[in-house]
Amino acid sequence: MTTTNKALQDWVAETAALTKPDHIHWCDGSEAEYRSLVELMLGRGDLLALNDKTYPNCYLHRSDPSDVARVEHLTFVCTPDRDEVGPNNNWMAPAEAHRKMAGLFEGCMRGRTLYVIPYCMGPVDSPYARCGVEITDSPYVVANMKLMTRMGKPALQRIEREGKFVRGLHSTGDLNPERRFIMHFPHELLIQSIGSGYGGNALLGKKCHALRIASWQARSEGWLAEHMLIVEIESPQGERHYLAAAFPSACGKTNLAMLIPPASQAGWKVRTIGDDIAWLHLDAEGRLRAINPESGYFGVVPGTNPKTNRNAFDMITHDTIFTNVAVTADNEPWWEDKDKQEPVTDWRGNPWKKGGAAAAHPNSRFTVAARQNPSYSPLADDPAGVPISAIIFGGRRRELAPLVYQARDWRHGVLIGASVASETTAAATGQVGVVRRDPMAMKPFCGYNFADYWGHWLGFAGKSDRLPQIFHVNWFRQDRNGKFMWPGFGDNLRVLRWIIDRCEGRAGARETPIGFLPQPGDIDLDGLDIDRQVLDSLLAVDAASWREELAGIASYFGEFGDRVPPALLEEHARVSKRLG
Ligand code: SAT
Ligand code: MN
Repeated sequence: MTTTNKALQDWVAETAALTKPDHIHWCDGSEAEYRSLVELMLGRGDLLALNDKTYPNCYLHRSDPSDVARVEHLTFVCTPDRDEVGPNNNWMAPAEAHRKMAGLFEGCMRGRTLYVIPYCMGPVDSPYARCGVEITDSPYVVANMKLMTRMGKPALQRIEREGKFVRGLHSTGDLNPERRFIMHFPHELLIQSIGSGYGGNALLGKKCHALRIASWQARSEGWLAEHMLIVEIESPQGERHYLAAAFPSACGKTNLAMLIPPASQAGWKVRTIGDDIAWLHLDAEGRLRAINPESGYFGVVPGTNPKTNRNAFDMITHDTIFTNVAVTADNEPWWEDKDKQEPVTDWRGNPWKKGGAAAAHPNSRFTVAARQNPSYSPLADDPAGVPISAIIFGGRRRELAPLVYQARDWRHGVLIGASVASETTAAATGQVGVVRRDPMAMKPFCGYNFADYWGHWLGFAGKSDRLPQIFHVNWFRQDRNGKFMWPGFGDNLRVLRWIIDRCEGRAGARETPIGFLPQPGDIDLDGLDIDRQVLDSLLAVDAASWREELAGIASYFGEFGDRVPPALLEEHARVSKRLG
């Protein structure tokens, strides 16, 4: 296979001349191709077959122990003007970045095969979808892209029709962290990544294209590329709502997108449209419509069990690639909080010792096609996407942020989104558990200056009067003993129902300086065993603590200087004033 697109043909030839692979393979996206890649990796030991009775077509990949998460400090956005990328990104001048990367890519595919992966982010026939081509020397990346994106022939045909595509060049290089870089050149619609084979560093359709480059394109074209799940909620009466929710990595987006209603919420149905990324466009009626650009999930494994996420637990029992989990004596994958079994081998392949470090890496992952999800919504394939009723922001906050609150209007909602803070997780290398600002859960993913991004968000208020309502939730409040105060998981439906009822104008609330909060009686607590006192503190607004929070937000905004939109600062002043 090759292509009629001259630009693509030339780019592949140039790349091959630079990287010097032994072979070039154009991916067609077929099942046969996937099987042969799996065979190749099994033969090399890059994949290990798991128990084929209990986990048919499931494989384990162990990555280099230095290569188990995104590397934000090695991720750059390269534009002529440093201010374009803002203090929220690492910056490098394009010429310098090109020089550095050309040196690293020189001859890096000797002895390897260069794979050309044409892919489409979003349904191939959707006007909202965008195409890309990833060149990689990693069969693991090809196999993951097959599960995660619409890749192969139909994508290539669209590229040949449209002529436009994002270029992504990836090589695992020598996996030396000293020679690991993930570079974005938004003006050139180009991504270059070397030295890592892991997730968001290497599957370039995901965070690199669908968020960093897409957020850049979205600003100039008038839409939004966001780190959001998309979930469909259907009431017992058949009323359907679609919610988009932004949380930082490893804060439960996949679980919320696959939520299973508790027994007391009989008749409610929850279906998944997407678990990580949403592309949002205004339609002709002024409604914000969302598509999920991906067609698979790259989810956190530890903690997945029939109680926390039965759908995911069942979904990953076949045709799944596991990365960095442990293995039992029966050759089944194992992870913390899976079940009462004990593993024999940890994620590095070493004998497991009881009482030692975690057996599965805390950021171990499953890769699986979305269609395997028991709660999969066919609307995930609808080229028109789904109309969004509410946008939900959230983070992992032990203290302060109440269970749920609603913004007064769009502008206030943008302030709430821009103020999101969350404790860091194992999804990125670095310290875990420290609170950092993570506006719209996009800190690692916004491809341009946050100040301009907030301005872009604010601008939607002038374009439509049918925008979604905006909310903030926090499932992660802890009491003095470190115990979670809210049960979370399926019971989060109770909060989503209040959110939907607010959108429909049929639920009560009290107005506070930070927005509208439910009174305890406004949330359906039927069948839930929760102390009234606990509930009261989950729904309390402590003015003194919030005054401190607002001071922290002001100093964060200060890092962006006079680029911060005045409307955001006015909104901040308004909330501060209400807090006294
Ligand atoms: O590594 S990924 O970026 O794909 C997953 C995540 O951190 O959200
Ligand atoms: Mn994510």
